[in-house]
Amino acid sequence: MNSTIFVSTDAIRASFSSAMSSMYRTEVPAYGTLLSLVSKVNAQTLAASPELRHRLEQTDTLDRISEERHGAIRVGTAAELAMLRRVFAIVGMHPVGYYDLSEAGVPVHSTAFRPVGDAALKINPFRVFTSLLRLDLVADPELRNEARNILETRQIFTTKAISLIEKAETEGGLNAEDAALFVQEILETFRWHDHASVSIELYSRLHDAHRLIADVVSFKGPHINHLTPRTLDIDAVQELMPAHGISPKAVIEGPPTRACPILLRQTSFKALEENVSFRNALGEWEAGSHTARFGEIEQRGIALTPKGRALYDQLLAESRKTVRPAADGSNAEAYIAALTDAFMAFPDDWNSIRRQGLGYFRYSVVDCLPQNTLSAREASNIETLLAMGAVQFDPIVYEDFLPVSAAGIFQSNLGDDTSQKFAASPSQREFEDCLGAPVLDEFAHYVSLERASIDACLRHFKPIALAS
Ligand code: OOG
Ligand code: NI
Repeated sequence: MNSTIFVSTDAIRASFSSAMSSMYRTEVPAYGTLLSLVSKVNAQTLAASPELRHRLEQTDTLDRISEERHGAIRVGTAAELAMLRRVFAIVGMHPVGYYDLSEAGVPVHSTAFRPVGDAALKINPFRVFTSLLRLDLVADPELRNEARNILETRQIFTTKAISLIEKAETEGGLNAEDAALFVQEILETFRWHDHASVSIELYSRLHDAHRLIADVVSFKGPHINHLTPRTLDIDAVQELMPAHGISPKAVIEGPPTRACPILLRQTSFKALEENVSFRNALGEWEAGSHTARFGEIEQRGIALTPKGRALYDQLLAESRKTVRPAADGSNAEAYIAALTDAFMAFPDDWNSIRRQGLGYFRYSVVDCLPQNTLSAREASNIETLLAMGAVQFDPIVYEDFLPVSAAGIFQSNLGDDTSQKFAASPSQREFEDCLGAPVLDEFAHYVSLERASIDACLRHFKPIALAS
């Protein structure tokens, strides 16, 4: 008999997420400042809006907000990506979505590792946006080969981490002691290294090809490059950042300010120029610098259906045709005006969004059922139950990312001079081959959450009919 008691993947994820947060707070103190600012603004927002607090409480999602964050890393090889998939599976994070950033001039494609399903998300929604470098997009064959050789010989996981991954897989979990050790060992993979693993000469050549290539190839491992807390009012945090010594990028990525937040709005502060030592031609350490790590905040809104998403993409493209946000922020006001104007065409009340099939909702039975509960038992569809006041709906939160926003974040922290172009070449199949598994389709997932909530309501009123 196997008497081992395994720690749940949710619990390991919660301690992994909190360990990453304290490591990054020590590495990048401005992240700590951002965390306290966000928690202050969130508390104020909740105090000013009892209705918002009530809905968050009712949907069991109030507690997760202060704990909520995502991070991002960039890896160099298929083997690294595939191993990360196994690491993240142990903490209950699975690849969702495919993002092609080549179109935006960044030679990577990406997925987000995140918990899937309501229960896991409520416990801890930590996500890691993970990008794989595309050396095939590097034009110079010699540089491409040099980079490939370096990446192929590095080992980004500790020996202990690897043996714990294997143990978790063969035994089906980790006990408390192993789980704690696993978190500690895996943290090493994401730690910052202030000594580069390449010479200063190679670093500059990589850097000239693209700053991101230098960031991936020149170090011992895929340092976490930002961690992002979730705010309930991104405009307020953006405005307060300068007074706290943090200067944000000029415009918030994503949709404009709205009464009903949709998808995701994000803003970041510029990457820091940090001291890094490089070997010179004599093999001695020489002082240099590298710019990679930054801070970001985000506000999450409702997940959109393919129809809603198409409308979002169309309106965003329209506003960018009118005003393209300049990297130096010089036309920020004009851009915000164009964006706000274009988004007038997107309904801004929950019921219109719902009725027009633009967003996903979670339906639930109301606490105090109205008098006509008996007739609710006759109702066979959700619209009738809604009309009777027997069920209510809440927006389903968007848990994923947006390629145009991600590109904007990449660009702002890579420096404003980034003008390299790559041919757009989405290649989800190739990415999945490297990953060793398919990525989950985000829309299919949101549909299933909505569907399950509708079925639960119908079952509540028709327990017998549905059971048969
Ligand atoms: C990832 C940028 C994408 C987001 O929030 O969209 C991202 C990176 O810079 O590695 O994190
Ligand atoms: Ni991010």
